[in-house]
Amino acid sequence: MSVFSVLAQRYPFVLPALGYDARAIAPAIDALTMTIHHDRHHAAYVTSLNTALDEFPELHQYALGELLMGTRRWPAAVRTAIRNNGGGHANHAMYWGLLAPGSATSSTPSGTLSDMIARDFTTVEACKAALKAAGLAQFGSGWAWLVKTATSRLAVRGLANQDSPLLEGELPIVGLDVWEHAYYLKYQNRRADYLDAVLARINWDVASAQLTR
Ligand code: MN3
Repeated sequence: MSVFSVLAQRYPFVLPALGYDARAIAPAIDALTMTIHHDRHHAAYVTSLNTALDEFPELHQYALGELLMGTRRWPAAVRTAIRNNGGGHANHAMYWGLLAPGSATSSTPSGTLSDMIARDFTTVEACKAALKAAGLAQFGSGWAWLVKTATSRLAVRGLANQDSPLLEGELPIVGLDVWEHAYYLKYQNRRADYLDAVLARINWDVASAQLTR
């Protein structure tokens, strides 16, 4: 699955397949968590987004990425639904695509992303540490993000709820879901352990491709 193909989707939005078996990310993420997270949580964002847009046919021409980048332009009655459910749809599609299935060893950033990490974080380990810190610091539900800013720098953000970096015109490169539904069955309150495990399973080839899509 292309991480960004979902941003080109238009109403009615559809839930993308995981692209691998629900067991493929274990032991970092267990199969039951993957199944519930994808089949119920992600699906609910898609359903709710479609329901919200049912009554706004003038918005059906816009792709998901455009809806997220332009939230201030949309009618107030549908803006929050786009932010929450459109964000939830885009964020989760990206998350599935960024996880490396099977026993594949973790890849490393390449090309432009590798150069930018060296410039803005010095090392990949420092970049991962900043992402982990953002995930730990997020109070309540949200995501830790590696983004490309409007001035083409890499930065780490902690954003609440399902807020997409696209809302502020920043390009998401890596997103780590720190809602409890992402890890609670296996890790309970040990968010740090979940973050370590997921950071070790990031498909950096996919992340690197975000910059050259
Ligand atoms: Mn989630």
